Amino acid sequence: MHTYSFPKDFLWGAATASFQVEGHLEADGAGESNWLHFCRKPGTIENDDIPLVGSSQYTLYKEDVQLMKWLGIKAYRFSIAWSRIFPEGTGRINPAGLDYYNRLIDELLANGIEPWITMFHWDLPQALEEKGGWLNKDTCKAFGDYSGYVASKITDRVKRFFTVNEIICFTRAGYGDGGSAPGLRLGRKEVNQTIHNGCLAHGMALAALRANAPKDVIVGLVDNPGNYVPAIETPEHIEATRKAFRLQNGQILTLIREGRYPDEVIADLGADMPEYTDEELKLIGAPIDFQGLNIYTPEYVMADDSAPRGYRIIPRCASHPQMNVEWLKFGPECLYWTPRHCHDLWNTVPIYITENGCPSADRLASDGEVYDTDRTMYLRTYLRNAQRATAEGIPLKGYFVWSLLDNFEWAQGFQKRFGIVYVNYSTLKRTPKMSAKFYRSCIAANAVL
Ligand code: PNW
Repeated sequence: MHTYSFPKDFLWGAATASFQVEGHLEADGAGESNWLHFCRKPGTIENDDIPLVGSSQYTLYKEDVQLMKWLGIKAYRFSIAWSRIFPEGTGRINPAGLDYYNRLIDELLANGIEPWITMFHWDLPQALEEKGGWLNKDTCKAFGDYSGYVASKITDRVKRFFTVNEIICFTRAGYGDGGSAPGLRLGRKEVNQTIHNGCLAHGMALAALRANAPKDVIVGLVDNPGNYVPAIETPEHIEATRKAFRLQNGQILTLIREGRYPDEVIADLGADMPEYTDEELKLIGAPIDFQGLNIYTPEYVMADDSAPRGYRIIPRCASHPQMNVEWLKFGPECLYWTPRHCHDLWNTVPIYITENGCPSADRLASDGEVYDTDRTMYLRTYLRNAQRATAEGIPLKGYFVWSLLDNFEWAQGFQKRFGIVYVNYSTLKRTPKMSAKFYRSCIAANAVL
């Protein structure tokens, strides 16, 4: 028996996303996505990288499934590129696009790996972007239609669905901060509208999946809430931190789990509140079967009676260690606290960590291996916090590492490598890193080693 063992049925997995790993973005009749359009503007992406070939899972999926088998993962989380199925986002269907996903699904199942599918991981058909993208509620409706259509074609074999991935990243980052597609810098009210519409898209896809799938299909979403960690584990600080978690995530996760905007959020946003109806809130707040959480980095909180809401978010000090990218501060406790807050605040649904990982400055050593010591340390310490959650009875049922293999890290292009498997982008050769061997051993032992 190991010190840090997981429950017997704990689900070990790995995650990727269509735009980041597939390559061959316009093959077999696929339409252009807003991300491809964005990448084509010189100066937007580091090094002007474009994943037209990238890691090429589109052609190498069989090899990648063998890698998954070697790792011992039981589930593979990947996304479907909407514009492969509906090149213009709505209307005309491109059957060749669905054929690719059918090949991948069948290959996974033949190798004993469950497909866990994200319906939208940021690559919006460019035709819809040109009609306003996530500012336009017609996009939500189109997303529901696409999701329902795909469900009607694959739910004989696929039983696990996520509607959307990380609403804040495809809305605020794309329409407010400008660093993601479509690269706009709109005002606060409009940005809040895109966030609301992202939640509505989730609700509409949830309804469409339920309507088009047999009863054994389960549906959730993937969110990346702010991860609030009590600086000190006493009841007083824990309670303040739970409050921070609920309010700071009020426009997305709390809205979806409670079906309404918290009063404090309505007060804080004031005139910048988005437009919405009660009917929309019903769709948004409909029960989900499980909660996917992407967790990377913590925010620390202390109770403070003199603060308006009773908590204070503590700015991280300048020497706080970070992984190999600015935004990713090291803080393994968040892998325990975010599932714990979700469990404490809302009804108990199974929780899955749908992404966790870090980018390392990976290099092939002279012996042909990749010694990613920082990633191995990161995964070990974070996984111990996931194990703590399971040991305390929090319904954390599985963990997907981000990512199976090196891929296109959005605006940072190919410069940031998040894979546990190294990809040589010239030869497309895959080399499992030290962290992959570590992860494989943990899976075999069902414990953190
Ligand atoms: C997630 N942040 O994005 C995405 O789901 C993945 O596609 C991505 O490759 C992965 O995490 C690693 O970045 C995030 O700035 C990007 O806090 C940035 C942040 C969070 C998540």
